[in-house]
Amino acid sequence: MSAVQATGAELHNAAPAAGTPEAALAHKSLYYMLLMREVEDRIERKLYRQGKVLGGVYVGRGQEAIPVGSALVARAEDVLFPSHRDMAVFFVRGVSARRVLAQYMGRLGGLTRGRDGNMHMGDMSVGVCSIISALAATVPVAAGAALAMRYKGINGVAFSYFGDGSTSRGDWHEGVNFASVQKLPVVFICNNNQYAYSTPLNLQMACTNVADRGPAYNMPAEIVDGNDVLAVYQATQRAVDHARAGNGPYLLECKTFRMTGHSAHDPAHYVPKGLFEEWGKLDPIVRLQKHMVDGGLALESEIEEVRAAVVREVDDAVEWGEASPHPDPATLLDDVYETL
Ligand SMILES: Cc1ncc(C[n+]2csc(CCOP(=O)(O)OP(=O)(O)O)c2C)c(N)n1
Ligand SMILES: [Mg+2]
Repeated sequence: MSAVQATGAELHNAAPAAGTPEAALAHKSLYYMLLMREVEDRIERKLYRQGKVLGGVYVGRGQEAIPVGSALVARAEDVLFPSHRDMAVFFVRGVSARRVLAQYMGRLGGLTRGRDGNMHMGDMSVGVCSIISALAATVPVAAGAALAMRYKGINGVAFSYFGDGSTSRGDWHEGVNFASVQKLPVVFICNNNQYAYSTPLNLQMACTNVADRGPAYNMPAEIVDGNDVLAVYQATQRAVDHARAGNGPYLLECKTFRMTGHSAHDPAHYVPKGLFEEWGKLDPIVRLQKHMVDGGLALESEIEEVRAAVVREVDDAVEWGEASPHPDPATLLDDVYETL
């Protein structure tokens, strides 16, 4: 019997639908959502409070289904532009937790080799473009990347991520308009978490849904349950198919909730407590786990094993990040200016 063949005992213990494509997608989604939650919890609730993190900390707790469900659809040739609450995009594209932890601690092992201390990072070797801090400034850049891919004959799609507040910025409208007029392959992915810092949705835009902005640009727009990773995956698949086929951009509005303050230094006293309770019941990780167990895609024991493995992976990543040296000040300007 080969080592990969299941024994009778393993078969007896396997979930009924284990081994199906649906089970494989659910397992992958669960792993990446758990990894993002654990890495961000470690950064926000431990390392930041210990003074080991450089810069501000912005997390996507409760929003993990959006970067995971969407990025899992991307192909190698696609280019992704995550926002500050989309850490899982990095993991799905193959960036390790070790390098992300080193990044947040300003170490040489981080993606910016210690030049920045948080999510202002990218890795073009895996098609992830760095965040521009000015909100929505990456939206026209994503449209430009899609145009560049067209010029080069690459059948890739640009994934442009942003929050609800960013859709009220001028850059957003310029980027979306350009993509639509040029019929560029861009999928616009909005995490509508109901707040832009302390400003609730109704005080920053006059329409009810971000998706209502789509028709103004003759662009299909869909409202998605942003706390259901499989719904996000399916909607992204529809959007990407549309864009890759040459039909132009597509807008996804993923409804969700920011389960923290805007950043680690914001206690969010302005958010009515009831909203945290209400949305807490819709936690995307808890929902996926229930779906997996109820649907026979996984056993409770398997889920526990994944959770434990993620904690071990993050323990190792923290240790690795802390062991990575700070950059030598003499190298400050290296890689900042092009050397001819
Ligand atoms: C042009 C600009 N104005 C203000 C800020 C400061 N800022 C950073 S994130 C943020 C809130 C963004 O809200 P939203 O787009 O809904 O994203 P969320 O943080 O809710 O994910 C603000 C005001 C900024 N980075 N850029
Ligand atoms: Mg928001």
